[in-house]
Amino acid sequence: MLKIHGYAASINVRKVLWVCAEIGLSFEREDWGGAYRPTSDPAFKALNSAGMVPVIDDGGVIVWESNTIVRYLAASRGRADLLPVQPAARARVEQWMDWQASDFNNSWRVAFQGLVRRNPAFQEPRAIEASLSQFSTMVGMVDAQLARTGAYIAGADFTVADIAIGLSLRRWNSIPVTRPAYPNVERYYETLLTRSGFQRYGRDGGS
Ligand SMILES: N[C@@H](CCC(=O)N[C@@H](CS)C(=O)NCC(=O)O)C(=O)O
Repeated sequence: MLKIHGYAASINVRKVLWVCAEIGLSFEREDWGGAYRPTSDPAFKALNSAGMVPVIDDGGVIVWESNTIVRYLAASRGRADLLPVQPAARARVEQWMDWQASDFNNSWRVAFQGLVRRNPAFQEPRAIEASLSQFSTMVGMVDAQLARTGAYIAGADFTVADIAIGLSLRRWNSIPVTRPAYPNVERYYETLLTRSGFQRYGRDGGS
């Protein structure tokens, strides 16, 4: 059986839980990271030398990096609807996932840690302001893309890119400030909420 290593409230673990729900995959999960067993433990480092959750063990195939895991699970289960096989269509999905991991995620980190987690290390008002402004600009970019597709982030159909983008938008909605209205993002978020995987692991799965 597929094994997922990582605590369930982690945004990156929740990507994996959500894709399992989309595919209908059973799994076992072990708590690592967060308030659970430390990822510095040698047993965990043997699975992922980067010491981060999630990690999966799929019958001996060990994979880490949440977006890579999500793509691996879709591809290995033949789910071309979630991850297209045709290179151009696949690249459109992957570009939004790579952007989410490298740029979008980095924009909200300070604002989220400061205003939601109330982490004392992230209380510098100008840094929070800058993070909010960057985050908003990027949500605006998502909004413009959604206006173009009229549906999902990479086009007319739901794909694994929507898992990554949807969970980041959950972060956007969780920040307790008056946010600019992004109508396409709001419409999209409501659509994602009709999916049982997002109901279970997105909005209601912790932050
Ligand atoms: N780029 C990695 C980031 C993973 C990451 O930041 N994981 C956090 C939890 S969300 C983590 O493992 N933190 C260390 C810990 O919880 O001990 C991915 O997407 O999988």
